Amino acid sequence: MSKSDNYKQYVKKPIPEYIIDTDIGDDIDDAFAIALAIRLHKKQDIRILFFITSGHGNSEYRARLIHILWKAEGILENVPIVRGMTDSNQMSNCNYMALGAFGPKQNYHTLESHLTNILTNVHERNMDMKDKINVLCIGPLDNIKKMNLPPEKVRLILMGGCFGRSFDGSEEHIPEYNVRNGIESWKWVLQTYDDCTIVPLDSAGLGRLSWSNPNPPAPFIPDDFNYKDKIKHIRPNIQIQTQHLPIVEPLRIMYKQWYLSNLKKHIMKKNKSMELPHILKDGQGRDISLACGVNSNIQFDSVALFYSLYPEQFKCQQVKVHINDEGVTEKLPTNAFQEEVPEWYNTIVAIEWKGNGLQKFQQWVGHLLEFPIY
Ligand SMILES: [Ca+2]
Repeated sequence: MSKSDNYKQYVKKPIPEYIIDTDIGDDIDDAFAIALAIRLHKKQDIRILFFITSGHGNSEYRARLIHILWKAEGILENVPIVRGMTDSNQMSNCNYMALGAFGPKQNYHTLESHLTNILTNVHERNMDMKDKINVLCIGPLDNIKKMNLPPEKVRLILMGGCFGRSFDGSEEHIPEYNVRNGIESWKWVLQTYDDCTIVPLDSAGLGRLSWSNPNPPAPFIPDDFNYKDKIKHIRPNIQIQTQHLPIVEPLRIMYKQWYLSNLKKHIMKKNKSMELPHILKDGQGRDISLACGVNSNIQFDSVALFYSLYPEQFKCQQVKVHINDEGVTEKLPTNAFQEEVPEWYNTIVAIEWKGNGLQKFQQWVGHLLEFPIY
């Protein structure tokens, strides 16, 4: 059996269908998750019905980033890319969103103009349980609330929340970004949808890839440490010959821009210290760059995509979840209450990895993006 067949056996039939709601342009894990989803779509392991952009900032740029990745794979069929409901002048924190300026110019749908199409598509689904549409939510949930998709037709996978462990398994109970930026939408979603799983930092925070191999996937980094010089050369059109898949090239450029914009922001803030910001460290305190790191950047959103296909690789708990005013998520066993208590919502949490699930995730990413990960 070839390596490729090995992965085929995991894939369930019929082909799972997806709506992907993403704040691509902020943290880089969205770009990885989208690239992985596009590869799965191309291999006909999943079928993407719509992309929707979420988060503040220029929703057209976000849409173009998806389009850039999409085009790189040379897929001709047209999967609608929809600009989500939030469109503002705020730029993202970690600004690879600006690379959208170089993406294809076209009239992208807006959620308002395309909502009827989406709803019609979803309402016409077969009621068979296996045919539920996967709604992969890897950003704030404003669009999801706005769309009000029929609960009996969809299965929601929400990346977000933290129940006691954050990045790299460290013990802290923090208000996670997606929840913190959409508390009311999160509450609404948890109340509205029964078939809903949270993939929190507790499991997703461990989902890094290993760079520590003799033949590293070279594209993903600034290759020296002359940071200030690097920053002068942030350009999206750098051409480097690689042996990699076409989609890896724009992913590389987005990665680089994200890395350097984090670095730039950090240097501007703390000029005296050259200590790296937390987001550029790999959990062992090292730089995530290939030159000295052994682990990749965060991969929260890729983990949520992986969960949607292989939930058996996670320990899942049926619990009641509460979200406080700061966006901190807490959970209790479902039998913790004698009576219904408001503001605690029944849901499933993929709280930790099972067995060698994490290694399977890492191999899966390497397999789909065709670079070796050990
Ligand atoms: Ca995200």
